[in-house]
Amino acid sequence: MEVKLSQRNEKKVEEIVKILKSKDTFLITSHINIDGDAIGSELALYICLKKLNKKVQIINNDKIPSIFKFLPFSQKIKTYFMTGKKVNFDAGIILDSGSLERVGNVKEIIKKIPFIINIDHHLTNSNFGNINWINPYFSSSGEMMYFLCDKLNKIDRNQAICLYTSILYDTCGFVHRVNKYTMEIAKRLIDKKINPEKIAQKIFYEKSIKSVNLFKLALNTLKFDRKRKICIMKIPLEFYKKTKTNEEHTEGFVDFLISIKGVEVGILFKEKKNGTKVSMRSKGKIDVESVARKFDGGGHREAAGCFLENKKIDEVESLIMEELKWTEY
Ligand SMILES: [Mn+2]
Repeated sequence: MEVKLSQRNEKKVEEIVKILKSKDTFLITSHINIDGDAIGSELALYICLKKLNKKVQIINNDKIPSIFKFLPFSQKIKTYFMTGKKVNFDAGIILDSGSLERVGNVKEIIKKIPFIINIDHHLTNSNFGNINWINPYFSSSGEMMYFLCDKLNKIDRNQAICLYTSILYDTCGFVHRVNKYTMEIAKRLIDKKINPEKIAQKIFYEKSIKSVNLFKLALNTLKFDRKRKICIMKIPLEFYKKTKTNEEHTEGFVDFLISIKGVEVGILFKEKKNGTKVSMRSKGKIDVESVARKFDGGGHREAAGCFLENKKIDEVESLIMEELKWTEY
């Protein structure tokens, strides 16, 4: 099957390739609460640029979650606290991040970089770069990165592992935003002799006992709004303390909520010291991105989130449920 970019996308990729070839030192970064799509995309591009003998660093706001440590070159990923702001780059490439604010403390480094390339598949991207390649029709940033890496040099097995992980993760195991093109790209990556079953197991089948203990507590908070087909789950701070866990251990919880028959929207409330985080999932009828946007968040129609600063978990629950009242079903 032929997979061809539209003329507009093709032009963007060419523009980006030109810049990447013309400059020497690069920063690659992505959003806070880094996820599988972001990490896979960063690493695939990192490998590409290394092959072109460029100086490249990946610096993120957060540490890499341990489930992604199997990815090739993942040990090269640094955090802002490891590097500080005393680093200089010719260009910064920001992946999978809807706004400049979303890069967190790495913004301190970005501020001094003269040229920014912004590549993302979030509809709400604010076009903050000198070049912006934004396209919400792609399943993941990894899918976009496939085309860019393919243009720069031949995709190798290590890159295929990273890109396959990106796509698998962001589609929740080929569930959301998948079409025949996504599948064709996945096929091409598998053709590089990667092991798709092993990658899926690494991402979805390595939950820790700690995480399961946290889930047990969280299950007791489940509430259903049958009329509006909403299911909510709450994780107050004390749950983390009781189970010696942190936010990383909530991976997959919100996806569980919409796996329930009859539920259209799943909402997970996670309390933090300085506010409450909201993760939302939808089966597609309801646009949760529009709800997240009301609270300065973002994402996609089927998966979105926001953070309400200095607000307790119960207050945030009421605010979100109130907002959903006005959402058309
Ligand atoms: Mn993504």
